Formats: sequence, structure tokens, C-alpha cells
Amino acid sequence: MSQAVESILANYAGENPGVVGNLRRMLNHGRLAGTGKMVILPVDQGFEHGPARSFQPNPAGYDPRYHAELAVESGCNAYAAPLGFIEAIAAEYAGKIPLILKVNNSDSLASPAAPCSALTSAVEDALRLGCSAIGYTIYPGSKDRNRMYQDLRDLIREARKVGLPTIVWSYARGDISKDGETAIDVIAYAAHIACQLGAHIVKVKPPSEMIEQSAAKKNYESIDVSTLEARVRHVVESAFNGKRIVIFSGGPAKGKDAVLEEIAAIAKGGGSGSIVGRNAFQRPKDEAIQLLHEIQDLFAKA
Ligand code: FBP
Repeated sequence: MSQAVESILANYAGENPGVVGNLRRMLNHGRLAGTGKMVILPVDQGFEHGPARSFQPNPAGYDPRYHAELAVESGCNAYAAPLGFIEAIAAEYAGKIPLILKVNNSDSLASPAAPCSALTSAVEDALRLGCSAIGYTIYPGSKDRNRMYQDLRDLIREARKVGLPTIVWSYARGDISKDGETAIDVIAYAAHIACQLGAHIVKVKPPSEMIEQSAAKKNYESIDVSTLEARVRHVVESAFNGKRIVIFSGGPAKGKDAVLEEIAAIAKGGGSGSIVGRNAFQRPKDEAIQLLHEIQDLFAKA
């Protein structure tokens, strides 16, 4: 039994044994097992951005099996994907690595006035496929946000009833500026909203130094947001003072040094881990495994 994991789970003490057990399963899997940190491979970019933008840099990624294999071989804590990719691999991989079913998705073929993902699968599918959690994206900042929050309320209730935790991708977009989507006040707010909605694990983008909301500027005068490490610390504080697991996304593909520099700051700032998609699967497999190992090592020694 890992002390680091059990002290994180103590923050979820009101939850039922199924939810706690699945969180424990994810925290105790892969190269980071027992450290209290997690690195997850998410592959929903084919749906979100399109297949060529996602998989042309490394065409092996057109095959759903490739990603499950990469997640296992690199020692990730879990693998997250939409229904089709999970269905394609679940018979072979359920039980080999915790699977996370992404139950909503949006494509980039239309430019809606109000960003909102469609419900693309259900809690029942997650159970049938042997998943350890469901994943759901909210877009705080969208005119449709209240509908997403209400759908999430229902999904969390349903998933909890059958012992599944919920991971919330909290991505502000809609009625805010493009740069503002990653402003520190917006990211901290997005993380907090996800926690208030009952997320067991929150996923946000790494925050920038910008302050988007004029009403928040005064308060940020006394909050250190000068470095990524400090900003991550503030996001973690905003997520119930570190009582919820907060992980940070990898973003578009970039050079290895830039990825590792960002992860080092996230790890030092108290982030619980990373969910790295394009920076992993768009590289040739051996390079991706090497990079994921280096990312995991940064969290392991944080
Ligand atoms: P990446 O590491 O590739 O950024 O993946 C994380 C992720 O949250 C994916 O799950 C999702 O498809 C993508 O980012 C969304 O990115 P964007 O907000 O740029 O469309």
C-alpha cells in the first residue's frame, strides 16, 4: 500500500468504494504507480481536430491499437479515448491498463456560436468496455455552458452509482479571448468550477501570466503568477487547496526540451500529473516512449 496514494484518496473519503477503488487502480498503475502522480495518454484528437492533423505526423496512429500499445509500453497510468477507439481495443486491453471512456466530443468542422460537445457514449458503455473512469469536457465561457454543467451533474451521479469516477476536461472557450482561454485567472476558475461540479480528477491547460477578467485583476496583484511553477501552485490551490487531483494537458507538438521544461514546472508547482497526447503519439514510438519516461521521471522525483 502506498502512503502517497492513500493520503490522496483520503480527500475522497465521502465517495463509494467503487469510485475510490478505480482512483486507486489508476494511481497504482504504470511506472508512476504508488507515487501519487499520473501520466495519461489521451487520444481524442482524431475526433476533435481531424485524422490528418492528428495522425499524419506519425501514420501508425491511424490504427487504434497503436495508442493502447503505446500507453501500455510507456507505462502510463491510463489511456483515454472516445467510444470508437476504446471499442476497438477493449477486448484486448481492458484489465491491462485502466481505460477512460471520453463520453463527449466535438469536431472542428463547424464553428458554432457556442462551443458544446455532443454526448457520444454513456456510462453503460464504460461499464461494458471495462473502463475505470469516464471523461467529460466542459467549456466554461461558452453560452451553452449551463447545459454542459447540467449534463455533467447527471453523468457524475450515474457514473458514481456504478462506482466510476469522472475526469473533467475543463477548457474555457466561447465568450473569452483566444489568449484568455489560458489566462491564469481563467484556468484557476475553470479548475474550480470542475471541482464544484464533482470532478474527481480535473484536467486543464498550462496557464499563462495573462489576467483575462478585469474584475479579478486587483486580487491577482497579491498572487504570484510570475512563473509557470507559481501559476500551477495557484491552480492547485483553486482546486480545493490541493484536495482534488489536477493534471495538465500537453498541447500541440513541440520540441522535447520545451515539453520537459513545461513538465518540470508543473511538477514543481504541485501538479498531480500530465495528460499528453500529440506530444506523445505524433512522435515515432521509441521517441514517444523515451519522452513519456522522462516526463514520468520528472513527476516521480517532484
Ligand atoms: P494534447 O496533449 O494533444 O493537447 O491532448 C490533450 C487534449 O485535452 C485532448 O484530449 C484534446 O483533444 C485536446 O487536448 C484539445 O486541444 P484543443 O483545445 O487545442 O483543441
